[in-house]
Amino acid sequence: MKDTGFNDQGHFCSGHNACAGCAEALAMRVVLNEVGEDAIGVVAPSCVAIILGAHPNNSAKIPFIHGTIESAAASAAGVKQALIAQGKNDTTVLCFAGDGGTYDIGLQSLSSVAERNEDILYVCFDNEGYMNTGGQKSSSTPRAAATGSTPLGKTTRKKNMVEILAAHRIPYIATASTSHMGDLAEKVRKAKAIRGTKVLIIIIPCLPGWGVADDAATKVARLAVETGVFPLFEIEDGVKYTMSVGEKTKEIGSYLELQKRYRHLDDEGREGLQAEVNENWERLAEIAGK
Ligand SMILES: Cc1ncc(C[n+]2csc(CCOP(=O)(O)OP(=O)(O)O)c2C)c(N)n1
Ligand code: SF4
Ligand SMILES: [Mg+2]
Repeated sequence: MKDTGFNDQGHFCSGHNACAGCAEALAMRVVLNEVGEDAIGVVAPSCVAIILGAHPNNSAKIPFIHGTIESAAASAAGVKQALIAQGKNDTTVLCFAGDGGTYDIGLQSLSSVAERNEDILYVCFDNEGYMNTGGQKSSSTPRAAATGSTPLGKTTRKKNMVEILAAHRIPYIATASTSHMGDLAEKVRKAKAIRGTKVLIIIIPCLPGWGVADDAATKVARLAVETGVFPLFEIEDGVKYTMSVGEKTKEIGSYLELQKRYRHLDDEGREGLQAEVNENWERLAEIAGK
């Protein structure tokens, strides 16, 4: 995997509203800079909407429409259709949403957009919970993680959103992390060049939501990749899987110990999570033909 950095054109401004040290602001910076000036966004209620801010203080250089969580993807598809009607076929339409907006509340609208293969780039900032409303669990929250609504740890596994999307046979799906910035930038460039529905899911360690130190978001994001908790890969046309990082090199303990949401776990709990990660990894590696 090439780590080529990204093309910073100043499309994400300073003075934004993210918590200091938030990886989401960095992810937004990479995505907005790679997408460029000829773009319009729709954003669902989420941390990303807070970080973008309200007019006239918005932190993006391109216009964003603040939609509802349920309909953000459909709104983005509507914007694209309006642009096509005006002959502006090349303008990129973005949809930004959190995991609650993607895995839960906006799933039906994203599914319809994917089924129609609408030409939008949908970016899910996956911080594994409803974070701007106080840190409740979403269906993206992993097993055992403590949240505001699962204080003893979630009892079910993280929903496999990537496979749900793959079943729609859309042209491009990828997972990404700010710890692998060149890879993220490359995936945005690739998605931008494809016509149809493209979805990027970016792992975002949330400082207050995960109980991560202010200076540790990128370290935790890197460990999510290196332990295989959040594998980086691409899926083309719903069937062609390519691993972006082909090996997992660390045990899960190094990842868990940097987060307060797992501090209640005993050895048995940690071993259970390691077994789940191993099983998911082997299954993915087999599909990807590694
Ligand atoms: C239908 C609906 N239900 C609830 C809300 C309140 N709400 C606003 S943002 C949000 C959390 C969304 O979580 P997520 O999409 O994961 O974004 P995050 O805040 O974690 O970035 C909720 C529940 C809403 N706006 N609309
Ligand atoms: S609550 Fe979490 S995801 Fe939201 S801005 Fe703060 S650190 Fe970032
Ligand atoms: Mg979230």
